[in-house]
Amino acid sequence: MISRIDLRGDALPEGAALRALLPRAEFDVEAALEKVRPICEDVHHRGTEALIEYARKFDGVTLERVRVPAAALADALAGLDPEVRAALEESIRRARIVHRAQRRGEHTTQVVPGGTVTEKWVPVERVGLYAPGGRSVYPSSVIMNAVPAQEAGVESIALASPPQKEHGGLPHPTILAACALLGVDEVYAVGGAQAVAMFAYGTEGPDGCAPANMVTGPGNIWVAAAKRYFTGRIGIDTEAGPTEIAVLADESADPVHVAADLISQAEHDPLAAAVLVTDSVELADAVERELTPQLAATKHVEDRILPALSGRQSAIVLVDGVEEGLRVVNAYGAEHLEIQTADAAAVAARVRNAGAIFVGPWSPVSLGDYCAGSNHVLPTGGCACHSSGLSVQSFLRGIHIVDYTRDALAEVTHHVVTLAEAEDLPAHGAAMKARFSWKVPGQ
Ligand code: HSO
Ligand code: ZN
Repeated sequence: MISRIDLRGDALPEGAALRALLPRAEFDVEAALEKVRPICEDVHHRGTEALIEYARKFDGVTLERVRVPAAALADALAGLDPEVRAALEESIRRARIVHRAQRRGEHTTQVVPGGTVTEKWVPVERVGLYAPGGRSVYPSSVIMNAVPAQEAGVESIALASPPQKEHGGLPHPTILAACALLGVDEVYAVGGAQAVAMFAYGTEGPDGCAPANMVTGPGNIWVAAAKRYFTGRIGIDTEAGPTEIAVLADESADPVHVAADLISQAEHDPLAAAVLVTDSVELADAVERELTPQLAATKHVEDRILPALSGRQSAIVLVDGVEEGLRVVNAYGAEHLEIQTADAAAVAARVRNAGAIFVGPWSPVSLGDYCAGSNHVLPTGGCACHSSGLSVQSFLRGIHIVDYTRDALAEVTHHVVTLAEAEDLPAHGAAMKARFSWKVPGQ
């Protein structure tokens, strides 16, 4: 059901050559871009009218307006199962603790006497959050997007989520209830690429949506393609591809836990990746044996878990030792990486590339998905080698404030003039000299 890649024996190759031996899902955002471009431009030109038309075409609902009325949010909260409400509130509480601690203060550095550079952190003014519908109705993802934006101090936060036929053209009620719990009251029943376009361009009229500076939130390939289309014009989080779990485990790991955790992320998507890296053939065999009874006891087997585990993106990778295992997981750069080895904290400290690391037997990815306090919007597809998961920092811009006195400027003028001349930019040097009694060349 899950293939094996045996990297034992020979010396492991480095970098890209090692990465090429490891499994990964195909996620061709570029191909989707062609289909998404006309939709985005249509929203640009026809605004709400286009959004209503796409709701009819893609979501099968006839909407009169796309803005969700306040009463619908209140109704969704009133109808929320009290246990789900308590769990969402606990998830929000823990996420706030972690994200509040990420806030950065202003910092002034005295470079020379009389010369300072202050770095101040300013929140993005307006953010559009996206929450998928269909197969992935995740109120937890609303929390993971809204909490860091709120803790960063973003003033204006709007959310879009696809209209659902079975809910009278409104987004899913648990998404609306999560918005109500978080105090996000500007919500649109708009899905897919058209939602990203609505936030990027803004729409006019009584039902209009003001343009946002940034769009974050998971979505399908169309949402990812729309984010790529607007890259450079608005801020985005990293493009979310299918979810991934890698587990680095040795013989001390419990195969029941490892199998359960691999299945847990495979449950998201037939393209989800589950990768076990181990130096223990006994553990590999035991995990494989364990998959069968666990699959018999769960849902989503035929449509998601089996295709995910048996797909080319998932594998058990056999290595000579934990040392080699570390090289493999660092080359892979998983969205989620569990360390289930002896001395797990020491092994985890040596991981360089992962979206989030889960240490030891009592920190499964499911905890991080909901209630660890950490964020579950994480880089996929190897992007963990250069990008971070969502945090307060994602919604802040650092601005340098340069403040020099006359004396401090005079003291460094000759260096600036020299560098300007070396770059054949004499007007740069002249802007320095103009402040003193130096003669500007050619005048
Ligand atoms: N594991 C997913 C997030 C999620 N899990 C939402 C459950 N609900 C990607 O990090
Ligand atoms: Zn998950």
